[in-house]
Amino acid sequence: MVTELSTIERRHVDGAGLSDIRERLDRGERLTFEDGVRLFTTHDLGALSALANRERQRRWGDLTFFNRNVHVNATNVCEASCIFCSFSRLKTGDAAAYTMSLDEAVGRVKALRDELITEVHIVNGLNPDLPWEYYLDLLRGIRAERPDLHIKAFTAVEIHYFAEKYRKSYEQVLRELMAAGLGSLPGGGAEIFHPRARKKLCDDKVDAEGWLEVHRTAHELGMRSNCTMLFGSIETVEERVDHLLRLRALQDETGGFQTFIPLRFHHENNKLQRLREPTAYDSLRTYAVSRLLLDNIDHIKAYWIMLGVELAQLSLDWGVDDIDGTVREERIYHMAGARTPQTLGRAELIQLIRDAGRIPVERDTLYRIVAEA
Ligand code: V47
Repeated sequence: MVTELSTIERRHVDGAGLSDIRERLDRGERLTFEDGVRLFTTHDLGALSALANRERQRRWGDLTFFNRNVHVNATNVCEASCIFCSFSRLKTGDAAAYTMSLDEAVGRVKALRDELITEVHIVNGLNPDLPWEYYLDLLRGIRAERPDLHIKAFTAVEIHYFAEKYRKSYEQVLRELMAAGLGSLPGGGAEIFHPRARKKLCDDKVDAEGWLEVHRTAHELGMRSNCTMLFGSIETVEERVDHLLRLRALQDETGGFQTFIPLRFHHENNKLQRLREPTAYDSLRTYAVSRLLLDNIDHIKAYWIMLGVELAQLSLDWGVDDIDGTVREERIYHMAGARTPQTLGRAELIQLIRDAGRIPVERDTLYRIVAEA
């Protein structure tokens, strides 16, 4: 396994004016806010790939993770009015608003009775019309149907909403959900933490401190979780770096994050339609900088549904070691203009990873190895 830069790569990095950052990485030193800004503004993608790939190789060599999962979005009715969202509808009864009955939502999992999946991923809108029992029964129903599945469900935004709406503490909400079958939290809803951008993007949902406090509480209760950043809409480079460093600081405290997932802004059917979407160039740069700044988070995930299959494959050279899973049915990104398929089979994920010269490893949600393919 190669974990040192070649002479050519070193010259490349130094030619990009990044020799001091390379030397600090060589010594195992932590990068600073200013380093993050410089990395986000370099135009030398090759230098970023050399540095980020070295960090990836040090951790995982060529191993590249994926899982077999299914997504369920039980309702898109949502009180929040995030301007980048194409999935939500404000009220029950609005055009294209939907709420699945419990039978219907559990039925999505039931239908896969004979499939070798290991995870169900559930994210919903903030629906004012549902009782607390709906969420508990949803978890219980899935657990009764498939006790072998790991249930990764409800973003920190949803947990905060449950706490306010049903008058419980974060701890109470999480304990009750865990007793009903919750296994871990997905990383959504983080968007951009900085108050300037957050106010524009999603003024009426939980703030950065609340999002981080939900994850802190989950980690203290022994749960693992993921974290994300919505990049390429109206945020500045400084706000991206600020976001990454806030995640790094919480990870120093708790160690509970497993994976960081940069989420590329999609502009169809939402209020930010006038904005250009981030380029492939910016996406690769964001993966690389994330790998370099988040020195205490094990995995960087390229969610292929959101990024596109080809770019997800390329990202494996820019610090990424995970491409998410089979997914099966996706709404959030397809309603925002994603052109990716709804699902990729296990064999296709394996081929995609092999074609990039890497070694596919099927994992479960907690990164235990299911099979080396
Ligand atoms: O919270 C919504 C983002 C997230 C748009 O934890 C958008 O393993 C870009 O968090 N353009 C949901 N982004 C997806 C998510 C996720 C996905 C896969 C794996 C995991 C995990 C988490 O998608 C939302 C929001 O941040 N989002 N709309 C949009 N137009």
